Amino acid sequence: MRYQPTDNQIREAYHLARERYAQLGVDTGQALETLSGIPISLHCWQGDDVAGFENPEAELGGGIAATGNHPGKARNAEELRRDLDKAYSLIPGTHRLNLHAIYAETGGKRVERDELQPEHFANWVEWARQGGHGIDFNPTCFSHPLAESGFTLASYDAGVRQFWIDHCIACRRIGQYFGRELGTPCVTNIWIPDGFKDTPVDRKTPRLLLKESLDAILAEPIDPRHNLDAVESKLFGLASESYVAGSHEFYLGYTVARSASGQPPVLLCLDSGHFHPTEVISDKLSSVLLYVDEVLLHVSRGVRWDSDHVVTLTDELQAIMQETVRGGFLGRVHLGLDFFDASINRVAAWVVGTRNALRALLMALLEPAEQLRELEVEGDFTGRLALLEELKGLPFGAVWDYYCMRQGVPVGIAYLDEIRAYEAQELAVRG
Ligand code: RNT
Ligand code: ZN
Repeated sequence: MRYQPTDNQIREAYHLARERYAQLGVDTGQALETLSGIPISLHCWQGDDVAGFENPEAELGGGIAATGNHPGKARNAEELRRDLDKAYSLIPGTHRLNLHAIYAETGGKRVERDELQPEHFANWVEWARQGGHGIDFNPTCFSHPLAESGFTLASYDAGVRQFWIDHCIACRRIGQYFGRELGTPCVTNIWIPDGFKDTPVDRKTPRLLLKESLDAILAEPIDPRHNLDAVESKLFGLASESYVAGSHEFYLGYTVARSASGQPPVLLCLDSGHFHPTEVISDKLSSVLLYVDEVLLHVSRGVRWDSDHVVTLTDELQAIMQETVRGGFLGRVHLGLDFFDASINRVAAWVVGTRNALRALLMALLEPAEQLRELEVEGDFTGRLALLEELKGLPFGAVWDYYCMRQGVPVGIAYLDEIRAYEAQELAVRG
């Protein structure tokens, strides 16, 4: 049998930890209070390898890939919601759901993506209301015959462009519906795969077309209390190694220009797997947030050519959360996850990745921020280094365990027992 601490042990360890942090001027109770109010948007697509319900036989396109064949993938909306419920029950706090347009429920009827309506997402809204989840949304500009050329909003074909413009417009209205129904703004994030495998001769025109398409999509004003728009950049994908129209500079420029022109702001989405391997998004936040109002994060983990490994407690994950907290950006940074691993239990992937994001957030909230800053401003870099390293050994785990206990979710790796039981009862019987 696995060792599990008793409630009393968890409490005692927490009380000692609380004292230890208090000596540094850190209030653990305050940190936990703040943490409990921060939602993470869980991406539905980890549950079924980005398949969706439109045509589950369709190949995953857009230069992204889910590899592995662990049994138990969700085959329909009921199964996906059940799996999500399981994951949420093992994660402390109340969190959001990030949906993609291909998760529409059309009752067996073929509905083209440019004709999707709020009613096709009514079951999701009902379910979200019951669980207290806000919903975020994404147009699906891939895995579709009209995306096979590798181009959508930046296509040279005006008909193709219009189809995807109309799809994105439909998605904003669905986002508005989510926001209005659930009383919390939906972030509708546009990501397109458009790019070239080999060196293009014209890098300019697709970007010009993309800008025009975005302007057309965003022309209709929508109340920001219901829907917020975001755009997501990428450096390269499979089969778009040489050029991607929607690059970081492109969208940074686009979002800054929008804000500067007095038009409704558009959020910049930074995906941690979408940059050069040694380039990090943590260092971008303080620059970007000088010029754009809000940011959406796709917290992910790049490994060599793949941008979507399960989030682990890396230095960069900690740096992302530190920058968000230290900069006072919690109100302007929307935290979402984006990874898909089909080689392990998919519910576990959600739980491990989300718990790690929260753990990193908690570590950031437990920093003696003022003291660290003072050392830096005074030029005491020796003291800064020593204190930063000291913090890594503080009893953060005791605070986390206590938080999980108080939130009524399994403490420590006990969540794995529940996932194993769920796998045996539910996932193993799926075809
Ligand atoms: C792809 C982007 C995008 C997708 C999802 C499925 O590289 O990161 O966010 O992962 O839309
Ligand atoms: Zn992403």
